[in-house]
Amino acid sequence: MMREVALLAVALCATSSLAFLTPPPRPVRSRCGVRDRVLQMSGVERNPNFGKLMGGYLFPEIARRRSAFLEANPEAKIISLGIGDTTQPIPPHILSGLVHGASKLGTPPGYSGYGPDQGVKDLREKIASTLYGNRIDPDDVFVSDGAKCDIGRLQVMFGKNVVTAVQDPSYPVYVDTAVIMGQTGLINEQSRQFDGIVYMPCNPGNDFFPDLAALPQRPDVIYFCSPNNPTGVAATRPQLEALVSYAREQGSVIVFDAAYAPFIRDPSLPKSIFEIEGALECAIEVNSFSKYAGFTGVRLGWTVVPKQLKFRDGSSMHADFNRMMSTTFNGASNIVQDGGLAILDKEGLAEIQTLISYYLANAAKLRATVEAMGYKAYGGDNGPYVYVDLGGKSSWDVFSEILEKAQIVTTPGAGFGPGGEGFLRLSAFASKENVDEACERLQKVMVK
Ligand code: PL4
Repeated sequence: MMREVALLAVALCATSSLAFLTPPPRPVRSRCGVRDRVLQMSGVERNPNFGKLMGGYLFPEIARRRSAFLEANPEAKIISLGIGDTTQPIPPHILSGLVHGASKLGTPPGYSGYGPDQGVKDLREKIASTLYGNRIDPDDVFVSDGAKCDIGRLQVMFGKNVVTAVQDPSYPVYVDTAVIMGQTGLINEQSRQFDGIVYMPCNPGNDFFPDLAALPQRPDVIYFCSPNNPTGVAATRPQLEALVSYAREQGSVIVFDAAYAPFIRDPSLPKSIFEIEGALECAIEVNSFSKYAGFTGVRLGWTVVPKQLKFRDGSSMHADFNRMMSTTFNGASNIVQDGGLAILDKEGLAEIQTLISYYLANAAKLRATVEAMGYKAYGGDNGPYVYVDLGGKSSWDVFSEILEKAQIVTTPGAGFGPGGEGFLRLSAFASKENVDEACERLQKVMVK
């Protein structure tokens, strides 16, 4: 009898799952009393802004294409010059900071639980003094789990009623988060621009700096990255002075992404927007230890929101960002913050210079290789990316050709906005051996 009941239950379950092949609009309890979560729709309305985004996020898409190629060609020896992810080990002094941070958690006096949402005082002070020469107040530093996460938090803080401006091309997170927040309309299929975003063209014709006087609309928030991703070009002091002056005139706020600042080797180029007079009244800076301390997986960054910054109604941006952090973030990992303190020691700073020199040597080799083949190339001297002009070719086509013929992953410029079409980004975050090999392979497939 028990066996019959069990069989009946299984049969009912099977029938009920068949019945759900055409899913009902609301979750319904099956006769087995178990919800069939796979086939049912919830009653939750989708955030319509996600429907505006075109396809997936750029970098998972690159990873997907790489995996698909590898699946079809399991013997392929792929070299990645694509996603800007560090490859070299964390140097000893910086590593000892992480080890120290972890070990002290095993001792009663060294143990700590939740820390301050804004980061430990020592690290905020050390960032302000070592990296900003005390130009900023340590209280204005918010230590975080990385620049990308902070860009998302800033977008939530600004909300949906602001007009965002971006360099075109730029790191896709600025535009995608603006879309998700509801700041934009739909994408224009022809121009590949989102309605509501102010695109600031940056290309060789304007020395990669936008004509601010020609912008079609006054932006509220200007995302500006220097050294830029993907072009690898760093803005000059006069250019940043013009940007600050424009923002002050227009009452706009600059979100300055300085994630690659330590790659700047030319002493005349500013590493922070706060080197520019007047920036404390109109700029926020997002920053990160990811790219030069090998912390892409460790996760540690910071954002500087000066107390001087005010919204139109006179309220404080610093107070709102603080509210944002304390409501949605529980502080960066205590272990990792010890790693950050070690980066800013004399020994740590020397170690990162060695790492940066290593990646910049790769960049120089990549740039020289493509230039020797007759391509115009930019960046790579004060930033870790080389930006190659493809002479009118489609960047996704060249991406696919290089993947198929040379088994090298690159990043198509079009992924960074319509202004990036016709360009290819090569990342220098690879081992020297891989860069040497990649240059040999590129010489065979990119011949003009
Ligand atoms: C792939 C201008 C890379 N999954 O590590 P974070 O969060 O402190 O910094 C991220 C970041 C911030 N600002 C700029 C950047 O270029 C990046 C990282 N960009 C790239 O190849 O363009 C890594 C991309 C990663 C991502 O989506 O960020």
